[in-house]
Amino acid sequence: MELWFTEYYSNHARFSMRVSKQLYSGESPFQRIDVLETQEYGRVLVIDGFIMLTERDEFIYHEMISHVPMAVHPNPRKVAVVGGGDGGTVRELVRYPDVERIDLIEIDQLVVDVCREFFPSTTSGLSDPRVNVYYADGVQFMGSCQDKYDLIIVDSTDPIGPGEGLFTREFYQSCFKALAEDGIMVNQHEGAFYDDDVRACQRAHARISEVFPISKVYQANIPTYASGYWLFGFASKKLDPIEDLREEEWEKLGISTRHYTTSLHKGAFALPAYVEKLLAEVRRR
Ligand code: AG3
Repeated sequence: MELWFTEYYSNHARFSMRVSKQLYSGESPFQRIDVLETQEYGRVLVIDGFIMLTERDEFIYHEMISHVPMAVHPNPRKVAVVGGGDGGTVRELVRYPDVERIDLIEIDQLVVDVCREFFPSTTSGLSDPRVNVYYADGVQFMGSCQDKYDLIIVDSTDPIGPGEGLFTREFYQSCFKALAEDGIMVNQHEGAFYDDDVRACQRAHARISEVFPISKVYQANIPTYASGYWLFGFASKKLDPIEDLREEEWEKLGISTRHYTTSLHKGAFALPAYVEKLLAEVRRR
């Protein structure tokens, strides 16, 4: 028997992988969660029909969402991760000995429970003593914080369902307020190819650019996200992602990575012309 999982990229394009076994399927008050075993990508976490991570390529996403801001901020001590219940982003952050506190704010406890069971490779960092897990709505949580974090990483789902609030102006304003004076906010910034992703990407960029004086976008090749090409937002109060990159200091930490390098860091902000154009269109409004 052949079993295949298919994600729809649009009404006219889709992506499939052969499934050797469905390991888990469940419904929380927030969303549907599936875990699949596949030959090509290893275990795969699917939420509401969209691939959130695969064992095979999650390193690219998690390294890019964490090491880029960590190599720019001169002294990141207090970090918040909003969403990211699979623990992949936290796993990268615990590799920095000078980080004092990592708060993970995940709305859905079932994501963490399921990932603890099926993805020990991403949840390993959650047991680090510096990590505090809060099962809370990120919008409300950030709304009550002031001058608290050096870095906020928004590792969300797409802006439909529980992730919607994490793409609002109100949330970005709360993050701005929650950050210290040299704070950075990084978010998963959707794709630049299929129409729904482009709309979400443009909306996020328009709103972030209204709130933060520095608002840049960077890219990575992520094979299992729509079009294989995904974006991240880098927003900050003062720090520029290229001019303030602390290349030597970061190298000295000796963190071994499979995707991130400081050369790649610089190249990641050099966007294709069509992407620059779709971002510029919304910045002018
Ligand atoms: N981050 C999910 C990124 C967006 C995925 N969207 C999509 N495939 N349409 C959360 C998982 C990684 N920690």
